[in-house]
Amino acid sequence: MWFTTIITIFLVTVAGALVVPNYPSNSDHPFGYDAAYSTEPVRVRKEWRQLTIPQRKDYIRAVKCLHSTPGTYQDLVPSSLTMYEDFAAEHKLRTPFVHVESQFLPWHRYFVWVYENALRKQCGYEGTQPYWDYSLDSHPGELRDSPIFDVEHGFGGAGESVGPFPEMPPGLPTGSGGGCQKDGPFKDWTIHIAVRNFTELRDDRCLTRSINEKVGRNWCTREVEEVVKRQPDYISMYQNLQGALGPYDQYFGLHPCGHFIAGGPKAGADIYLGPVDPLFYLHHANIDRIWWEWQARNIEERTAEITGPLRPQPFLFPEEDYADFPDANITLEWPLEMGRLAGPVKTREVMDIRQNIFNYQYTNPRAQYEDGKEVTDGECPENGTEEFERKVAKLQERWERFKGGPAWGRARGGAPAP
Ligand SMILES: [Cu+2]
Repeated sequence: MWFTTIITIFLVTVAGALVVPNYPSNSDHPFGYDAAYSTEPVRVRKEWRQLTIPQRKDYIRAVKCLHSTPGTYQDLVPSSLTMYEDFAAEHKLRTPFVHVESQFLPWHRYFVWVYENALRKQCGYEGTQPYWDYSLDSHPGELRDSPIFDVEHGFGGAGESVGPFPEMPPGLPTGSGGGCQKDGPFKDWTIHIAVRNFTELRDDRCLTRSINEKVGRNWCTREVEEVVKRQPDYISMYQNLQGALGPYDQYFGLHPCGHFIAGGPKAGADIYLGPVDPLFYLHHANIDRIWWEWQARNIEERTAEITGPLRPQPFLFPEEDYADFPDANITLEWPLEMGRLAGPVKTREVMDIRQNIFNYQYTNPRAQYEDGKEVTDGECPENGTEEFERKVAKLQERWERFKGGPAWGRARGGAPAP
């Protein structure tokens, strides 16, 4: 309850002392910070089902608009033909550097915000970036009927059935679909951007989608989210969020769950090219919300708390990919790069969603709002019950067993000083 109250306070307190950074508005970086943003009202990011039907339709329209706008990355990634794919291209170029370790959360926070700016600036979208709280769909039978997969006002259902596909981590239960989307607003989309190759001219294909109820029921839950929020420090929190990044039978974690609950091959399930599935941005807005809510539990300290190695763990990316990359810990001065989409910003500038370059907030996913005011306390009925605490404790115990394991060895053993 106290937590809901804190969130409510954030929602009604428009960032009081807004510090306006002095970034140039640069046409080479069209979606970065713009001085005009400081006069905009706070952007309140809502859970998908808190949007009205016309708002959902307008969001989908804007996403499609971005994919019908020619891109600017073709000299770097020739197969990125549209502006929508430029975001996937930027993500793909940086994949080994912005995943697994310390940059993961700040870089993706900036990335989602730049995408939100693109939808607004390029495609006239008037809303904010929605998020998907999959824990609302994690009870048996809920996922398939989720408004997320709505054929008319959502992202479409599962694709053609293909069985297990190569991107699936070992041991992951197979979801339904996995092939080309059969319905929904993106069923006629052509994706051009090649998965690994940087020189290929194009790799035309459909958008795939797999709906994985089992993975959602086990790992996209309210309890798993609560364990993330109870981690005592930044490293434990981001590692817990990302779980095992490997075999399913270890600690799978909330972030991988959000990818595999709906991601198909060469799309949402792929670490390089996840952003070709529009659901990527709703998933990562949710991950950002959870980081923010973790920060909000100790706001003064945690809006300045960042550490952990800059280099990713070698178990996921070949070490030669980042041989030139500093073998040091991240600091608040570390520049987060966004290529042509937006200018670089320092990590310190993305630590607080209410200040510096940002001015946004998240709703409580379980509340109802009228004229922007919360009219219910939105408290999850499971919260605080013995059953809930028992499940959280069990997960925490499992995490304690896993976190000393070899996969996270280097980070747990401490990285060299910066
Ligand atoms: Cu990513």
